[in-house]
Amino acid sequence: MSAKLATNDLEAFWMPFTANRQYKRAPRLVVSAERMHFTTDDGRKVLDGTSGLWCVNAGHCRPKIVEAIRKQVGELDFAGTFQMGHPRAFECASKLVNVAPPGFDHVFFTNSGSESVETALKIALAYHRAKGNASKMRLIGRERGYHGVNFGGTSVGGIANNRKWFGTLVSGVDHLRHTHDISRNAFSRGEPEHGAELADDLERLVALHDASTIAAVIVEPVACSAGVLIPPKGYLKRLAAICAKHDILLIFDEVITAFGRLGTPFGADYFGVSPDIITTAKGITNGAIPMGAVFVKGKIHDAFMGGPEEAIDLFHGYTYSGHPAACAACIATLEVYKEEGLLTRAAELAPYWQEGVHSLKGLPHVIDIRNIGLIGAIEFEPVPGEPGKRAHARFVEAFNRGLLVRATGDIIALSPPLIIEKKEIDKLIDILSGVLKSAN
Ligand code: PXG
Repeated sequence: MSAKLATNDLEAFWMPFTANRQYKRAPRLVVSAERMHFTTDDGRKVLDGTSGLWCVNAGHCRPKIVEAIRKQVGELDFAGTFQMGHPRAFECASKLVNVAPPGFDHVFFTNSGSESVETALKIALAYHRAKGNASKMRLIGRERGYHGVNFGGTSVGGIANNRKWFGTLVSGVDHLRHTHDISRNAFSRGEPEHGAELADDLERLVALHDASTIAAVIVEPVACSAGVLIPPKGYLKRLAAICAKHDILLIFDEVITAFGRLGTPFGADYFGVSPDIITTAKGITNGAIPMGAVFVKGKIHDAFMGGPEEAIDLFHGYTYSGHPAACAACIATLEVYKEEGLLTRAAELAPYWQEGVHSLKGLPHVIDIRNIGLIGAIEFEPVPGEPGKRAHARFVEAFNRGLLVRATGDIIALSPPLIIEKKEIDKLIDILSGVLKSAN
């Protein structure tokens, strides 16, 4: 039957994280993009307030990246990296290590954030086993955390809707309390004042399970998908200290915060915390080609190198780990980031951005506004009994008025490309303010 569908029929594509029936009644379609804007199928320009899905950090269709991909697929379309290699993968890994925080000297390639998370969790378990601590098997996530959609990431994730449909998930997982507290921290600028003590929740889990059973803690430095939950001042440092005390690996899931989003190359740089493993994806290729990478410190990598030289050291990998086109895209992306100073540009723009975002205070139903780097979030009081409705209505209206934002729960998240100019920030805030004033 499906062969009879017209190519412009919307039915066949079961869209991810989408209200498919509602969307297909009133679709939003984009057909091209350049720098800060999408163009819709009816020819309207839409300002990209979300860098696609937090990935297009240098703006859309950057010629250098597009050309690098074109050239690479014409020259070497595919070569595996199991007991084989191609030069781009090694070049790419070396260049990535050069922008990573100190000590992260090895990279494992994946194809998405979800795969980076699975990879990191498996490396953490295998690391302890390799060190002779095989009882360290538990994984700790955090309420409201998002770590992609595979089984490990769903298990350590803390968003009920993403979990409840899928059975009992991976066993031996527990969760820290989340850090979002509007009662104490509403309308914070940057890191909120209150809540560093929430890191001590890890001591509660250590008391419950014993450190000898805990392999790793995974957190997003800023929990973006659940609505931009910014860590309280001192929280991440305290969490890192507790992890170190109990020989628990700390994994920073930087799928969003890596590659300049906060105004530093990585979130670990921003917060002055050095985790053991960092997961990345998205901005690694500016969104142009799927790719992810897990960064590990020497002590982790070296723990796998003790066996016979001819033995495989890590029984893990993907067909497309280090795909030539992805590596070429990543190398070109890093060049664009460097040439244009994009890994630190958010720091320059952050004060202007902060003023713009907080100027929306006082508009109808706004109960909190928060920001960090080039990220902003506006939280609305939910319509009683209809969670998410308010933010979704504003997202649709903003798109109709020429601005793409992201709605999650009753929160609108903003994360424009790092090339945004001040006048475009003004425009973004202007459109959004019109939407917020008119919506009920
Ligand atoms: N970890 C984190 C911290 C993420 O933000 C993933 C893992 C999974 O990455 P992949 O590439 O497998 O999707 C993510 C992805 C949103 C939104 O609007 C966020 C993500 C994906 C799609 C939408 O907040 N984050």
